[in-house]
Amino acid sequence: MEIQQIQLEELNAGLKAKHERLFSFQAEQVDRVEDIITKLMAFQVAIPSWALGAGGTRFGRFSIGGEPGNLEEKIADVGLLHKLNASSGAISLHIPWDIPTDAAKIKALADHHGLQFDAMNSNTFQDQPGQPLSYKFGSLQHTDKGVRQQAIDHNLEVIAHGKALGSKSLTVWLSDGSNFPGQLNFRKAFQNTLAGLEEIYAALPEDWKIFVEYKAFEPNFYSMTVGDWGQSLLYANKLGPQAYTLVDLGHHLPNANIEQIVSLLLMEGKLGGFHFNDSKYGDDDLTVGSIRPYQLFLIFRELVEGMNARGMNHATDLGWMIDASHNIKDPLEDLLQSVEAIMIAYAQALMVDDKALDAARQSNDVAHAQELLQHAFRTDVRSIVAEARLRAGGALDPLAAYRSLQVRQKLISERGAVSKATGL
Ligand code: RM4
Ligand code: MN
Ligand code: MN
Repeated sequence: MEIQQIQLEELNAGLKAKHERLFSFQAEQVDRVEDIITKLMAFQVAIPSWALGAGGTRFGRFSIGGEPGNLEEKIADVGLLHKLNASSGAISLHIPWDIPTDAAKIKALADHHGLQFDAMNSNTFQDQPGQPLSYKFGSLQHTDKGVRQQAIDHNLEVIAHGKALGSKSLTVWLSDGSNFPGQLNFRKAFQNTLAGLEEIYAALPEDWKIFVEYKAFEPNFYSMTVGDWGQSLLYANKLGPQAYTLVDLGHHLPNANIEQIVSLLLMEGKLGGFHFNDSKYGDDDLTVGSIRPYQLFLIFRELVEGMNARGMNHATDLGWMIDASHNIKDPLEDLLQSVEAIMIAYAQALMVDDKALDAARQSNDVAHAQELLQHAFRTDVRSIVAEARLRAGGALDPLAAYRSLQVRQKLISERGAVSKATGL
């Protein structure tokens, strides 16, 4: 199914009077509101192709119904999101879950929906049917050269798929590590991994970036070979200028100060991309902003400040992606909520009075510095985000529109109740 502009216009018309009242009130409390709206309209968050169906845990999986059964249907789903929120204009593909067999056709379909291809993701954490060698004991870190070569070759294939689609980056997340003390020589595991990444790096087109994603634990529980931002940065620095660290919000040990990590990576020019999600315990992959919205705001604050300090373009100079899993909610509803949370945090971060904050810091006025941040976080900017969406042709209330247009029911009648998407 596709949503028609006229349908959104009709729904927006019913909400317009209330929106205008709220917007004129909120816009008055915020300086530079037009500048914020322009930035919000330019900001696009890529949707992960692997998160459009029902997720699961090792205990079970509950079907959602109407899940996309192939890449074309996944693109159509992201098209629906983008139509509703005008902020999901990109998709990030995972190979081999989403091999574009006819790249030209896939590209044309994405164009039709106004979508671009963000980072390509390789998968050397699962064995695929017919795969000659197993990743049970790792991929790029493996003691067997043959396994390492297989993982390198896979990444080269992913780059080739990405080239055909117009993607400009490769994200490498490795599950490599060890489960028990003694299992691994840490130094050798690092060196093997680095040597593999060097071969992949050498195959990158000139205008591409490689993102080295880290994760503290899971599926390995004693050590991870790219376990934290320090290790990722070590690889990225050794690889060269096209290599960057990717921060996935759920990949830290509890209570890590992620905003400080972001600030320092930006300072070093080594922050490349972002996977948004939220979590209470580990890699929970929950809706962005659902558990720790203040943390999300503080991260955005550092992103905005750090990117401004380097003269970076907020919309295009980093890879903005969601990485989530939807075990009990409709994935499309959840993704609409996630994108909304991102836009709210971004808008609030743009509101912060930099000069006043600098002055408060300079004079060690701790309470005022804290107030300046909390003031932005506690300002209701939802109607400003909605105004940006409206001007870009989206729905004033994307989730309500999704429900009143009965999107899921229509997808179920088109695709059936038991379809299953590839992915997490
Ligand atoms: C990992 C990591 C990667 C994602 C896989 C599916 O935990 O977050 O980014 O590609 O999950
Ligand atoms: Mn991730
Ligand atoms: Mn993850």
